[in-house]
Amino acid sequence: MKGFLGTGATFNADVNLLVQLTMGVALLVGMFLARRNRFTAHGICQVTVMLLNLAMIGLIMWPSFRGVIPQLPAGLGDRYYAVATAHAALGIVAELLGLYIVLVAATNLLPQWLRFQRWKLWMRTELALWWVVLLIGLGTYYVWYMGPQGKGAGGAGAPSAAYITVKLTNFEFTPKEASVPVGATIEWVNDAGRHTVEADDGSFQSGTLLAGSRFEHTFKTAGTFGYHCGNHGDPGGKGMSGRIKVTPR
Ligand SMILES: [Cu+2]
Repeated sequence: MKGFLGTGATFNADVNLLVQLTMGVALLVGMFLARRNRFTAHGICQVTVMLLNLAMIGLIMWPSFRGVIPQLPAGLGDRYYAVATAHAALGIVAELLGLYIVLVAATNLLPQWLRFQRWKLWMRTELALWWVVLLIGLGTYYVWYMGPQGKGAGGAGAPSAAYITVKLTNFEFTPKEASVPVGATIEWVNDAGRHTVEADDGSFQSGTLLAGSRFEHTFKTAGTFGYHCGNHGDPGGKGMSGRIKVTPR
């Protein structure tokens, strides 16, 4: 389902963005409550944010990050995967530390040796960390949905359609790079010459294409797939070659 912020993001991503910003502000409000010695209201506020965020992780963030995991660690050189991975890793730390603080502050469940004394230091650390994660989350939203590689961009690399046509001529693929969501089909149409379309990793192979013939392949997993013409190119982007970036939904 399409988002409502007009950025090209999904509905879920837009909901998550607004909820995350609201929660970030709520934590700051909670901090001021503590400063005014309103500790019960402070506790309710911060605990609510912590639990609501668990729900957002389970319902929205984890399902969309799952598609990134098969790309690791190789994909870390790519901004698209790197920013999401940094957000996920630090986010897990922030959420766990938050839950730990809640356990210590609001319950007697933990034994004495697991409890900390320096309240303010821990809570300030957590608040700062949370905001760092939130900012990296905003960066992830930007890269995924608004930046030059993002789904919302209108350039040749934007996966705006679930069906993209790549033309073969002498001796190149146009566009050379395309970005599509998982499940999209790429159609290669040979305008001139004798060519092939071969995945660098061997996952698809067209056989010889004469002028006027076509070949298609549906990408079912996320990742970056290099391909080349068997007659005029080689794996690794040499000669007549191209690249399809398949992004998680
Ligand atoms: Cu060729």
